[in-house]
Order: sequence, then C-alpha cells, then structure tokens
Amino acid sequence: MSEPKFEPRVFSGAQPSGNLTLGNYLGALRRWVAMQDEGLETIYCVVDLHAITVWQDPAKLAHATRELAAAYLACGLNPARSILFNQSQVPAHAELAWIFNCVARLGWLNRMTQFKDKAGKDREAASAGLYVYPNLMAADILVYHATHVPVGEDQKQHVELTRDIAAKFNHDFGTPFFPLAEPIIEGAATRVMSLRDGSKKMSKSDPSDMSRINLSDDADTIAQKIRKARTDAEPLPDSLTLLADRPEARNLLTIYAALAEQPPETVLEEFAGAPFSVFKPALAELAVARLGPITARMTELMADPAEIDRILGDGADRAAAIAEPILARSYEIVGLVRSRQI
Ligand code: AQP
Repeated sequence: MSEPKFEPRVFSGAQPSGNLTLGNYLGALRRWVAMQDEGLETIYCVVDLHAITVWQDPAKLAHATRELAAAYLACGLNPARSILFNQSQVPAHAELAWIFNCVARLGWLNRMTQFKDKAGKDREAASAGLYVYPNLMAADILVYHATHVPVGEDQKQHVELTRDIAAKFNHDFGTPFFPLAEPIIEGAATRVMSLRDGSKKMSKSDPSDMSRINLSDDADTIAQKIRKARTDAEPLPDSLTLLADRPEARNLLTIYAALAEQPPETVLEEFAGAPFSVFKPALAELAVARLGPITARMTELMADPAEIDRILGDGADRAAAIAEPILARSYEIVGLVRSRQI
C-alpha cells in the first residue's frame, strides 16, 4: 500500500465537563495557541459529546460549553485563524465513530486506563459511551484527516489507539485512507498533578475544588488554593533529582517553571533552601499575574453568549465542510449505499 501524503493539520479538543483547569491550560491549550500562531491549519473543538459520557446537568452543560469556548478565545485562539466549534454541531464525528466502533477491538478498549480510572470500582454502572469514548476521539481526529494532536500526557494512550484504528481500517479495506496521527506532548507541564494529592492528575471533575486551579478562579481563590496545597515540611532543594520522591513539591515547582517559562533548574537556583512559606506566595503571585488577564477576558466574553454561539456556529460550518467529504468517502470505502438526492 503506497502511503499518500497528508498535509499537516492539527486537531484537539477539551470537554465542557467543568471549569478549565491550570492542567488543561499548561498541558494543552497553551500549546494549541502556539501551533495556531506558527501558522499551521488548526481545528479546536469543545467536545460536548465526550462530556456526556458521564452525567451532565443539561443547563450546566450548555453554560460550560460556552464558558469553555470563552476560555479558548481568552487564551489566544483566534476564530479567524483556527476553526473553533462544538462537536455536536458536526454530526460527522458521531457517524464516523460508529464505523470505528466496528473497527476497534474490545481487547484494545479494555486496555484504556482512562476508562478504568473514570469507571472506578463500579464498572457495570458506567455508560457504554464512556467505554467507547476512544473510538469517538479517533473519529474526531480522523474525520479531518488530522496529522498532529497536541494533548497532555493522559491522552497519549487514546491517540495511540487512534493510530491503531486508522491502521486497521486502512489494512482491512486495502486503502491508505486515514493518516496515522501523531500525539504532540510538549511543554514544561504535560502532566500537572492535583494540589491535594501529588499522585493524581489535576482534573476538572475531581470532587475537591481545592485540588485544582480553575481558569475562572479569582486572585484570592488562587492564592488560597496554593497556600493550602499539600506539601512536605522540607525546604526546596538545589537539584531536581532531590525532588524525585517529593511529588507535591515537584508539582509546584513544575507549575512555577511552566508559568514563568523557565527551566525548572533555573527556578531552583532562585529558590534553593526556601521554605514553602516563601515559595507558595511567589507561585501565587505568578499564577495570578499569568491567569488574571485570561479570567478577565473570559468574563467579558461571557457577557455576550450570542457572539460565542455565532463563533461556534460559524466554526461548525467550516469544520463540516472538511469533515463531510471525508465521511462520505469512508462510507463508500466500507460499501454503504448512498443514493439520496440531497
Ligand atoms: N492535569 C493535566 N495536566 C496536563 N494536561 C492535562 N489535560 C487534562 N488534564 C491535564 C489535557 O487537557 C486536554 C483537555 O482534556 P479533556 O477536557 O479532554 O479531558 P481530560 O483529559 O479527562 O481532562 P480533565 O481535566 O481530567 O477532565 P475530566 O475531569 O472531565 O476528565 C487534554 O489534552 C488533556 O490531555
């Protein structure tokens, strides 16, 4: 099978399952903006169909969808340069996901650690949607023939599954139709950890709001959360290797370095020997300085939800124009008859 050349195209998304966290920002969004600003073709989605794999209150979901779109814009995504939309407005995602439900193997899905984490002990009670979530994610990416997927570390396994699905489809149908998309896991903080437990990732849906910094938090809340962040009693060391067994301390250092856009070693040079009573206020000040303008912009944007809806609708039209021919060709390859005159 000769490999066709796919033009570089970037796709990524985040779920409107709560407030966007500092983890989402550092692990994903900041990279998305950089890729847009590098001049690449970029498509960024509010993945609302993924959010409903766990229960979402309908009124809160609509609000969270607009708020996430506002966060995208406030972080620097520009609808004139990137396609910005919410997933459920482009039905091609869900349609291709059905085909991928028939391509992906149960054994592959059984290995997905995110399903195990999210379903927890009561797996029987998890939705079927949560189980096949990675197939929908594969469709999100492949319905645009996207080649690059900037994500945090936690999504690496799902992008690898996307590659497996593309490869199996191409093999089964004997045509190199889908690209093998690459995960782009870059930046200083690809896995930001919970402020309450250095072994758990910071997450929008963690029951404890104190475990995360939300992009919508005000300055006092950010300062309070950092002050109360769990740490050990030791001061900061002068070398990174001495933080190997101190996950909470390492996490705060990583966050500082990422926000300051400095290597962690440089930050340690400044703070070696400092107790957390000195480091935490410095981190809070930096976090407020970096996130404050984003929060303020989000508030301004949320004052005009009709404009957000307009941007999402326009983005969905542009996304559908790319996705629909790729979906139509996928149906043809699979052998599904399409004879309606539309
Ligand atoms: N803690 C994190 N550190 C670095 N990157 C992270 N991402 C998520 N958490 C961290 C990255 O953010 C992007 C959007 O994530 P998502 O909304 O698709 O869902 P998720 O990965 O499941 O993130 P959350 O915050 O934990 O959401 P919930 O609680 O709803 O499951 C992805 O690129 C992700 O890697």
